[in-house]
Amino acid sequence: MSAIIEDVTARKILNSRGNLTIEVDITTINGFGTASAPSGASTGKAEAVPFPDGGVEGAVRKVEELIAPELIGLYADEQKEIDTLLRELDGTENFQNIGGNTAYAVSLAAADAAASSYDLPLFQYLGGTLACELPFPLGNVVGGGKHALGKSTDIQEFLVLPVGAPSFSAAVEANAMIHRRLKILLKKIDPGFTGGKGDEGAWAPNVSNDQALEAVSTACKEVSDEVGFECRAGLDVAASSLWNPEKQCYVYTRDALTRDTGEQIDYILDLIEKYDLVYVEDPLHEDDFEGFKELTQKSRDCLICGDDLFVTNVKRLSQGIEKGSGNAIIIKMNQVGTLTETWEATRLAKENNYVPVVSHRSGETAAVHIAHLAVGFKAPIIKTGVVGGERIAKLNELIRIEEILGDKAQMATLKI
Ligand code: 2PG
Ligand code: MG
Repeated sequence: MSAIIEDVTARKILNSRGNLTIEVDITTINGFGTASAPSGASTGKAEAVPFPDGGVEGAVRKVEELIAPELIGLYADEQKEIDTLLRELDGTENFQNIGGNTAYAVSLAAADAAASSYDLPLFQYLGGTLACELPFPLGNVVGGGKHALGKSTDIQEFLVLPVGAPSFSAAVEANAMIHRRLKILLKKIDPGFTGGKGDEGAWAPNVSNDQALEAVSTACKEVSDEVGFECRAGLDVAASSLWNPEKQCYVYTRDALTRDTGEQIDYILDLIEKYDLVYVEDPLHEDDFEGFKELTQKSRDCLICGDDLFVTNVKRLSQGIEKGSGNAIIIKMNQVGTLTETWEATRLAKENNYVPVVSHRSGETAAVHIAHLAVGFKAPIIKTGVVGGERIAKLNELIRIEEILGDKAQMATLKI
């Protein structure tokens, strides 16, 4: 079998928001791989720059003219070599020249092609034969912020995590039940609710942050009783989107109030306590390592997760580990660009008892690679929505992986 790269091509395709993105195909002597890049709406400022000058067309040109000639003849399974080459061809820390999304598509298409060359599913190629654990699906059920318009919630995402699920299939069914139940509950609070959804398929009603959380918590309890295992609520506050640096406070437009850092920490602690939250992402803005530290120390039985804070970046995560800021990290490969660096951030997190949460972006394609990354990297949680074709594609792939694993499949261990 040979994983020698014979051809590399790139094209423009559409993502779930109808925006253009890049897709890359890599053909080896014995296989074929493809990958397309997602994109964020609430992006961290330390993320890789998504596209080079010239946008998606510029990215396609970079692949055709600069990257493809260098890749042809290399082995697709030499991941580190390929990723180092991408770094060298770019020459900047944030992939300004070739674009983080270009790096993403090439780096992941190489892994996909290597897996295909060895006739292995991607998760087994990445994680080996002992990669048998399914992640718990963290699903976005109600939301607003930068993922919706109008009078939706300030808090970006109200999430559910079926912590007691005996299998992945049972877990996704519970999340879908909670999503459906919420349609009814939200209609009671907001009679004008028409079933509108945000970018990730979460309901976007005209309700306050607390009303939304009340409804999600009720839906979790009702569905937990019905399915016979526990489902708990969580949040992605995406607090960088609320932070006003001049006034040094978080602005809650929908609730018509502001909170300084101390008040924000108290507010989040109250929510954790009152609603038994299992997970809070970006409760504070992206440079507030101190605030994250305080919240992590004061909260109990809850994951405090950094997304914009860490941006899948080893340097930023190391800073957090040193201080004790957070106890979980969002893993979004396009924040950093290459598969090698994504794995390095995941490994560092695990070594330091930070829970890695492999995540989608708000703008997605129907590609399923992150399902494989979650299993291959042995991440105990995957955050990838509840409904919508591009979200369901990942969930259904995990159902198939559970089936492939058969008797060996088991749910990951959740340390909260
Ligand atoms: C987030 C993500 C995904 P975006 O903030 O966690 O839910 O949103 O891709 O817009 O950054
Ligand atoms: Mg986030």
